[in-house]
Amino acid sequence: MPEGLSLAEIAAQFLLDGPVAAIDPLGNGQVNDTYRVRLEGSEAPCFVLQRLNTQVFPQPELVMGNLLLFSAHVERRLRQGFPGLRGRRWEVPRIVPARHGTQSWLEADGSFWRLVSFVADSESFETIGGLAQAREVGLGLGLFHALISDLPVEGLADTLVGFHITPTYLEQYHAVLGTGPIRDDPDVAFCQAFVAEREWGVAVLEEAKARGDLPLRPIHGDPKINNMLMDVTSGEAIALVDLDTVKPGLVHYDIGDCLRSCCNPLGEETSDWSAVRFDPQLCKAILQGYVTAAGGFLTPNDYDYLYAAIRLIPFELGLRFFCDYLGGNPYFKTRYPRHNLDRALVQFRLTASIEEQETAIRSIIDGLR
Ligand code: GN1
Ligand code: MG
Repeated sequence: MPEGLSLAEIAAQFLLDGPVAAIDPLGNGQVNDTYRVRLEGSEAPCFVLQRLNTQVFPQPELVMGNLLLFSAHVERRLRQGFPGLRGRRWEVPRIVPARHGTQSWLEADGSFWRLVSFVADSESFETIGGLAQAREVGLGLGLFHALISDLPVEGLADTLVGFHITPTYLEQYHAVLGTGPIRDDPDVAFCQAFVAEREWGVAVLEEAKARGDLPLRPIHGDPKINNMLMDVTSGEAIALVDLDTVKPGLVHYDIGDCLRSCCNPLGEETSDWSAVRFDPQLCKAILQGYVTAAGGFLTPNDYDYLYAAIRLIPFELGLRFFCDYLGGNPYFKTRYPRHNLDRALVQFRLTASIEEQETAIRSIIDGLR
């Protein structure tokens, strides 16, 4: 709970349609603070109020700029009748302006707040509910990419420099390792050895990008399962929210991130890390859904690097969690001292499970072409 103004006072800085009835924490984001806002006379939440973490996003106005460009583009395509939707529902959260005319509100202490509409009749999940839902999630990510595949990346700012650049995370890790105390902990030793054995492969996507094999495209950046909204009645994917990290990138970052989140049935917060497994059937359903919507713009090179992305992104997240743990948890919110170490173990175990099933995963990818 932020100090200073109350949440209701902060919400009142925006152009609401009526008085606030309730404000409650929403989701369990690890970077920003997020709340749902219900107005009087409404049964359901009406808005999502968010305080951007300006340690992570040092130029929040650029985040808003990307969001505005993105929303205008997608809304225009939806108005024109996007053929890929085939009559399905697809929603983009609407930005609610602040009373004084800007798109966000800056508190006296520098906190950066913004408000967007809540997508009505939607729900999200922490773990995937089966193959049909997996296919929907893949289709949702594919639709999201397809809708912005013609949005020029040159117009989008790099709001989070180094995001998903695995070699940069490895450099940061080595820097932290070099300065921190020596820890006599078998889990730390395991993670260090795990990283050391995989340093060779961290640049695979960046090198493909530098060679021009993979193009920069607009991406979501964080399409984990709980950011995909599903229609409460039909179960169809209807929106991908949490749009802070929309910026130029590789669709491979998104595909890898979606799969590392959705194909881990125990979820990324499980305490039973040794039981974590990557489910290839869920992976197949997600990728089939994805290419249904995105197949039109994918190139042969894109397919060639899918396995590399599926393996790399969970490794990268494990490295990010481990590095954060070693450095005293400056980035991800934690609930207990070893939280980021436990999260790292989950992602590393998931990476190992992917490596063990490389042949099966590659044959799933071959079946998509
Ligand atoms: C962070 O804040 P949240 O939970 O939406 C992180 C993602 C990670 C995710 C892991 C900007 O997302 O990259 O995959 O935690 N976002 C940022 O749960 O670093
Ligand atoms: Mg996020």
